[in-house]
Amino acid sequence: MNVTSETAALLERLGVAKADFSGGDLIVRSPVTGEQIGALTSISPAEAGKAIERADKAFKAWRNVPAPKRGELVRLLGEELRAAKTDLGRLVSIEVGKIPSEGLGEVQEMIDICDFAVGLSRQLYGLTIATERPGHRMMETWHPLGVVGVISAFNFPVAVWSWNAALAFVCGNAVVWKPSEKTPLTALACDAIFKRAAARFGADAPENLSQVLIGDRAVGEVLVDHPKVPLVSATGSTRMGRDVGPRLAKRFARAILELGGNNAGIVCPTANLDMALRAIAFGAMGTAGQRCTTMRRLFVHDSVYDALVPRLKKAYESVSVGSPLETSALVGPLIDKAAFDGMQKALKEAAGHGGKVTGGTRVDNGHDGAFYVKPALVEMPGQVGPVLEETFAPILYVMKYSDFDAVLDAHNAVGAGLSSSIFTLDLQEAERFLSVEGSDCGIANVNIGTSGAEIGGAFGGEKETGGGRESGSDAWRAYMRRATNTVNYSKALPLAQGVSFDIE
Ligand code: UN1
Repeated sequence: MNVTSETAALLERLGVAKADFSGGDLIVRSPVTGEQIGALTSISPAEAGKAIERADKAFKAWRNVPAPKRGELVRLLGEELRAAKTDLGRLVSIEVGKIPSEGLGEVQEMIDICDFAVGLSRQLYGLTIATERPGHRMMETWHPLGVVGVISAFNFPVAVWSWNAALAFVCGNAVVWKPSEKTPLTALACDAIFKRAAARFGADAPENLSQVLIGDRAVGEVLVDHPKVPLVSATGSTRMGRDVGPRLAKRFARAILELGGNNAGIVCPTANLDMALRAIAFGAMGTAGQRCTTMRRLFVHDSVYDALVPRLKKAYESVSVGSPLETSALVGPLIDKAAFDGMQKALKEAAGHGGKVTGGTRVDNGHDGAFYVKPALVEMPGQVGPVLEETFAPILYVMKYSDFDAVLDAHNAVGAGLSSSIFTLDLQEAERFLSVEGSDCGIANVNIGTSGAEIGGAFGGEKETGGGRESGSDAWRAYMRRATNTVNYSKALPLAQGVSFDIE
């Protein structure tokens, strides 16, 4: 079966009507072969506005459903995702080019966040606070926000929606999702899966609680600018974030921005090199370097450089690159030609700055419209040129260091620090890396790589946008608003300390 007909069969099994992915203007291609796999119909900005109005209506009903009951809907979503895991994971592989374990792994993250959110639906706690007034009680109540907008990127086409949606639903919000134009098919599949969960849940799940907007940037802009969307969670490039952030700020809406990641690892003299090698290889080459958590810079202490880097280069030379659908390759394709061109440009610039490049060349897989590359390892004389920027492709810049303080500074010298790792058995180095004067990233790890974060911790938070705020920990608070309530159960009306206000 070719990719196009397999996609159609998968979508049908997942519950997406043929008319929803054929005959339209938005052409979707599989990066695996470059073939067309869908032609969806884009909606207009006016239609997007109407969808938001419908979502607002849904929110007004949903907010009155008790939170633990809302959790039941998310529990059913988790069940439906378990049932659809194989098909949805395969669809992710087709639409994004992820290898099978990564396609399935992404769906597993969706299941995990559903489980997390179900528990959370019984734990949306507020504090009770000692009040200074006699006969009073003061407490916090957390209320849902309204319509939550989700804008997602191609590289995590389904998980990112679920990290936001599962929390937003249990918190009592409605969700309107604008997926990447490169990955609308997996979004339609998620929508169908959600609808099955909602049908099982019954009439208490209002119509339009969850909607998907198919369209281009103009549709996303409606979500960003609409007064009835108090929170937009947007994942994508730093450039996109610089546009979205100020627009939201202008109308005092909240933003959760998950943007670039120019992430680094540090290999110290005492590191377990076998462990480091595996972690670096996965962190740097996994998902063909197209994760915001991809390891892009590596600092290796000069005492272990010659023991590690030649082995790493060997791993780069021997890694299998190929179709994730037909082979057991560890590295699949880049998303498109623009990604390939961006990678080549960065490699050229790196060479111009004295970088020694291993790999990076195109791998022919028999399809002109598909872009496979050998991951590139570039030994750099210093942190210059493209090393300071995030290129969304498998390039690892390797540099030598000798002084721990200097390497901490170099580690923190880029803008988009999101995730970070240190490989060391030295307690002082490890703890300093995690301390206030160590890594400045939202994710800081010891003896594991930069990628593969679990949903239990708050995800992301490159330093420029300020700390992890998605999925686990207490990230739910971003999807709710806090009210402080004071109740007077005395027979008097004590004012604040020292204030008197006598009237007849
Ligand atoms: C992303 O690349 O946008 O930590 C998210 C990881 C994944 C999430 C990546 N759990 O690599």
